[in-house]
Order: sequence, then structure tokens, then C-alpha cells
Amino acid sequence: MEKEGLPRSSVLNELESRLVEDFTYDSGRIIGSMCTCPHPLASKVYTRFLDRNLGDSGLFPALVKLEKETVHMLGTLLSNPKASGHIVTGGTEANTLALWAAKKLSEKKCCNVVVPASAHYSFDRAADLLGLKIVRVKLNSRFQVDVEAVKKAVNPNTIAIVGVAGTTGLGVVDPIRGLSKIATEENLYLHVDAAFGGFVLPFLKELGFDVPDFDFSLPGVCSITIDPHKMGLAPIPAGGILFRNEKLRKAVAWNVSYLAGGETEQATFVGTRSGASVVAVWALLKHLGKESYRRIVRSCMSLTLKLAGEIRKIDGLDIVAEPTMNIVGIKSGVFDIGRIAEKLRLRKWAVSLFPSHIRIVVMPHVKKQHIEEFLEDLKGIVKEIGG
Ligand code: 0PR
Repeated sequence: MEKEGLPRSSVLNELESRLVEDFTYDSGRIIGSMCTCPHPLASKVYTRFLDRNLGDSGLFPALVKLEKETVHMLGTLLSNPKASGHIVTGGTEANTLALWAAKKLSEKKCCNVVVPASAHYSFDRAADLLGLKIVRVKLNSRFQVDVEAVKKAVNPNTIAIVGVAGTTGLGVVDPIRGLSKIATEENLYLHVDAAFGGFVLPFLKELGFDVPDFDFSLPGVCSITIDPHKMGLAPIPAGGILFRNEKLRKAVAWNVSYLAGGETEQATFVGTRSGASVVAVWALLKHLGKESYRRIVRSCMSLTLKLAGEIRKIDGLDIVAEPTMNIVGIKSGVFDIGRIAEKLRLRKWAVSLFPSHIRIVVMPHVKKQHIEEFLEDLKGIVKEIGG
């Protein structure tokens, strides 16, 4: 630390020049990420209410109401206006809270959780933390969890099953209806990870895409992760955990009595908690409404389908599966896909690399011109490698 502080202007200048080497969303080069530029209104209200702390909720009763309204809006989007929950730090916290609730609600002592092979690694971390065992179940030919295999994997020590509505690698939706049936029959907790899909699937459905049921309309679903800081356009951090009802949320609630605002209850992991995140999500839901989110999803999806079509035309490359949402997996039966990713990265394309495919996420900051430039580079690389 400096002995005497530097002037504001030199701190600002240094930051501008030092951080210039980082990727930016508006360059269109980040095409493997689930995050995007926050909406300007969200950034504005976030900064305006930066001091609000939901960790001491007694000080901010109006903000508590705003969080309830936000959860109500998200719950309504997911077919359950009565949902109870919180805006949290992201999908990792939301998924961990869900498993924590499942553990607290169960009387079983030595427990496991059955998840799809495609489940996000946050479930492994949550299980490690909570002393649970993760049982990964194979996928079917469409990269969805195999429901029969889930049925077989469930045993007397199982406390929960997980389904994903928008997998991290391919954006695939698991057969949540089938999982809901198992959960109801076996009296198990069912959590749906719609961290990415939560802000995509309801709008795709309205646009006429064939979207399977994945939300609280299915009776077995106990909780859902839905992240505003992914396709919701909210500033980081903004994840969402919704429980079917207040009783489930209460399972992870903790009473704290000594705070400045008086006795309070905390049902998230962190103590001090960003109220600005809540304000930003509330503002976006109010301002964008279904209409604008639908427009954003429509434009991402149409670009995604174009990209998928063009990739198919490149000799030696193919897509892993027809895109369900704005995620495309690129594979090759001829070339080493890792080598292609490496060459794309050398050309400053921030792609995401899975064991056997490259993942492209067509977020709202990715425009037609970026996709065209990307395809040119991709073709060039294939030519180079193919000799
Ligand atoms: N559930 C699913 C289905 C996810 O895809 C993710 C993260 C999570 C949960 C966890 O969410 P948080 O990262 O908010 O805790 N999905 C992205 C991924 O792993 C996270 C990400 C975002 C990675 C932006 C890179 C990036 O640039 O791909």
C-alpha cells in the first residue's frame, strides 16, 4: 500500500491501462462464456444501491420486500407464484443450498444424491462440503440423463435426485417429467438446475419452440436454480434459488439475534449479502418484461441455429447435437478438437473446451458479424490442420 494515497485520476488511469489486456464482452470474442455485459439499467441501479446489505435485513425492510417480489416474479416465470427463495451469488451457491435443504429435510444418515453425468461440478463441491456422495448416471443418445438408469441408481440411502434444464456443456434439457415421477414415487427431493435454461426455456416456449416441462408445474420438483447473471443480463453476482414453498426454504434458515437491525433470519451461505444484486434483478424484470427477454432469446437462438448450420458445412467438423438453446457443441471425427481450440485461442477467440467438443455460447453480446468472423477463422484453422 502507498504511504500517501495516489490522486483519483492516476488510480483511474492505471486501472484503465492495466486492465485493457483483458477480454471484453463487447469485442464479441468471448464466445464460450455464460456471462454477458450487464444491461445498462441494471448497472445503474446496482451502483446507486451499492451500500444495501441483506445480511442485516432489519435495516432494509423495503429491500426485503423487493427481494420477495423478485422471487415472486421468477417463481411465476417457473409456474409457481408461491415459490420462496433468494437472490444468491450464483448457480454454485443455489445448487449447494438445494442439496443442503435436501440433507436437512431427510432423516437418512449416510446419504447419496443421484445426478446426471452432465451435471455441473458445483454438485461435486456441494457434496464434498455436505458429506454427501454423488452418484453420476449415464446419458442417453440425446445427451439427456437416462431415466431408467436414475431409477436403478436410487437406493435406500438416496436423499435427492438432480435434473438439469440447460446442461453446461450442450444446453440439453433432461427428462424432468420422468425424474419428477421417480421423486414422487420414491419420496425423494428433486432439484432442477436451470441456472442457464431458466432465463431461456420459458421464452423459447412462448416463441413456439418445442420445450419440455421442466419447472414447478411438475409435482416432484422441490427447488430450481435460475441465474439472473447468465441469460438474465444482471451484473455478477446474481444467482437464484427458488424452493417450492416456504417450508423447504426454512430448512436452511438460521436465526441471528444481535444485528443492528434486530433479529433476522439468513437462509443463504453468506452473511453480508449484496442488496444491489436484488435491486438490479428486480429492475430488469420490471423493465425488460417478458417481451424484451423473448426478443433477446429469439435473436440469440436464430444466430445459434445459423452458426450450427454453417459448422455442419465445414468438412471434418460437425455439431454434437441439434441446439436446444443458444449453446453449440463443435466436434470432429477427423481433427483433434483440443488442437482446434488451441488455435482459436491463439487467434483470441475465448472458446470453452470440453473433453470431446468445443462449446460456443451465443450470448446477447455475440452479434452476427462476430459469428461470421469466427466462422472464417474456424475454416482457416481447419484448412491449416488438414494441410
Ligand atoms: N449450473 C449450471 C448448469 C452451470 O452451467 C453453471 C455455471 C452453474 C450451475 C454454476 O453457476 P455459477 O458459476 O454462477 O456458480 N456455468 C458456467 C460454466 O461453468 C459458469 C461460467 C460462466 C463459466 C462464465 C465461464 C464463464 O466465462 O460454464
